[in-house]
Amino acid sequence: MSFRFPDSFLWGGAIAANQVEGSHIADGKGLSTSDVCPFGVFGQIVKRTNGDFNIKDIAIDFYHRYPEDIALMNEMGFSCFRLSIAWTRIFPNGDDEQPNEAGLAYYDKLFDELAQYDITPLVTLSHYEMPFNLADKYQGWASREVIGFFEKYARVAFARFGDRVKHWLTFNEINVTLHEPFTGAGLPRDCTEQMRYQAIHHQLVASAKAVKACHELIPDGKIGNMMLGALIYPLTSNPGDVLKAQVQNHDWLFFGDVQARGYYPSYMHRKFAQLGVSLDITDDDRQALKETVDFISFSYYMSGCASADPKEQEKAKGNMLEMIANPYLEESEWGWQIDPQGLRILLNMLWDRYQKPLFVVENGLGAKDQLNEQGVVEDDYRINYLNAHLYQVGEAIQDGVAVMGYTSWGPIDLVSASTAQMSKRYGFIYVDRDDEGNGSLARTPKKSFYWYKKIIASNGEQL
Ligand code: BGP
Repeated sequence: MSFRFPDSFLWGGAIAANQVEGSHIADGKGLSTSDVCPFGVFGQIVKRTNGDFNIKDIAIDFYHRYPEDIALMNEMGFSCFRLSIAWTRIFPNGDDEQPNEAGLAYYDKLFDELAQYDITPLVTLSHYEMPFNLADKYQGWASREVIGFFEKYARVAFARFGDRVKHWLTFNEINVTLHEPFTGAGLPRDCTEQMRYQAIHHQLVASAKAVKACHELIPDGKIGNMMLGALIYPLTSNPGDVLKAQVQNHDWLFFGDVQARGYYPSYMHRKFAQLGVSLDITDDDRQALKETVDFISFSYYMSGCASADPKEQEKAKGNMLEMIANPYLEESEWGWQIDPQGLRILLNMLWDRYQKPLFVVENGLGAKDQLNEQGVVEDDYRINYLNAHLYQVGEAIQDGVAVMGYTSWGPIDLVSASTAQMSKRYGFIYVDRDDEGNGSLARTPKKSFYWYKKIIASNGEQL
């Protein structure tokens, strides 16, 4: 495209601790909700026993191999790297008096490594995990006490790493608590709507308290929220479908509305009344929520449709986001519908709504990559997917949308969140490990590695 992205644009990739680090009980780390879900975020919760298998216990061994991996990110020209801190490395049980020094020391080394290359870290405080003890003993975010535990953890992280980490996110895909209550929020899977929305309220308050703590402890820092960008179109131009799509978009935009505006949007009052949900919101909560995020971040993989016709809507059942397939779009091997233009639409929609800078912190294509006879992955499908999406980011910037950066999901192959498999790969870098845990863990750049390097070097002009 005959357009260069702004010089300040941050280019990079995004990972999450539980999908890459491994070493799940090393150096005093406690068990997390992710550690007891060996079959993925939606899968069965399994009590840990000696010798049981969870692919995430080693994952891609980023815990030990991060210097090699970060060197590869640097080779691609990354100016930003999104990663998460495992809360359980810092507070193994969540309600501990003192933080775990060995966990803090690990992230010190990691951030020092990034600083060497001048790569800006973007750090998520909680990415689809929390201390299992908090789920077990307190029913996770259903308990108001967890707000204090999270705030303490956030303050420890800001105080320790704030000299090197200036960009933060609170909860990964916070709206996913609506669909999967355990992994991110520690709730029982069969929780009532009342419990779920009360827990979400506690998370929103905790997020705002972390924003305040960040502003206090890191005056030159910036902290954002993070939503799964579940863009919904009306299936037809029938006003009933248009309304249904609006309602479904509100289901997830509500999180951003609270985090960016500082209060509950009016449409939620009606929704709560319809659901028979009555929230315990204190004056202190209302005050806390007023501390709003500095920027909005989101993941974007797909879009979908909604219909007022129950027969059409029935077709969306069984699909986590209750999206009806769009007849105009192709889909990935996992049925995720590919919609690059949707990213431009979404960026414009969020910019119109919030007038705060936006950050695309996840986007990518999961595929069953194969090594060819020369041992290379020729992932042209991934290049096409990413090129088309980044092109639309460029279009949105030209529309006048303030976009801070783009971190593609899984720049190095990692364990998939939904399937807990290695074989759903996203990386520019291939990792030799299969679903059963066999493989040398060796890293090999794919064709897309060189493509991304070229795009970053040209600041988008080569898209
Ligand atoms: C997002 C999560 C990530 C990630 C990604 C891809 O929802 O924030 O953790 O894994 O989706 O999903 P999957 O791994 O299921 O393909």
